[in-house]
Amino acid sequence: MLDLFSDEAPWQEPLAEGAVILRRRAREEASALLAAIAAIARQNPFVHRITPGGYRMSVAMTNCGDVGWSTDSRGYQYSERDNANGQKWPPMPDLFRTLAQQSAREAGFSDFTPDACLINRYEPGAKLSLHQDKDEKDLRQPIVSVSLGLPAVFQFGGFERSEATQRVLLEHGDIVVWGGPSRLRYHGILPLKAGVHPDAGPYRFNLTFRRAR
Ligand code: MD6
Ligand code: FE
Repeated sequence: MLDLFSDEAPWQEPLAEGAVILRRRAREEASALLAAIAAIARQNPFVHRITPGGYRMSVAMTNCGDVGWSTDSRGYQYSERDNANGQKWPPMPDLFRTLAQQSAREAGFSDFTPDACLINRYEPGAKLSLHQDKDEKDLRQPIVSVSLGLPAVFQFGGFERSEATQRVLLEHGDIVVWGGPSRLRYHGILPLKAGVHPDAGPYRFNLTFRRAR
């Protein structure tokens, strides 16, 4: 669709060493990404998982790819099947893989081959507390994160939970790539503000691509 107000080319904003925002980078693909998310969720629905500590997560999650990330009373892990229904995760669409690999390359990571894509869905009030992504085997591989739908405030911190954080707004089509010296930085999402996005309705979606195994 021709959109007279989004003809701006993507641009890059550095966050820290090894971390960059590719603003609006996924705008052209966004409708196709949202359609693919809906198809994946018909196979493996979004679930509010329970953390090892017994809390229900406000973010609902599903996955695609060879392995998917989830949590239960035993802890956090990657697995080939969805423990909500025993089904394998749907394959990662080529569109997803290509976008993740190209974005990683643009950010300076030339040989990123994701095998897992975690799909997060935020409703108003949903948040993700400060955390590190450290369940992946090879921490030299970056993570590529695609934001779709409603905007959210992303917190990007240091290597201790208590360190000060930068706050940046992530909007529809923004991609964050980080790895290298920033790979283990704490980060999170502040409670989502209610709204309606023309393509995603009352939600924010986030895709995070990783090399898990
Ligand atoms: C989100 N993102 O944007 C949550 N993790 O909804 C993450 O937790 C995340 O954006 C690792 C790398 C990039 C991310
Ligand atoms: Fe994370």
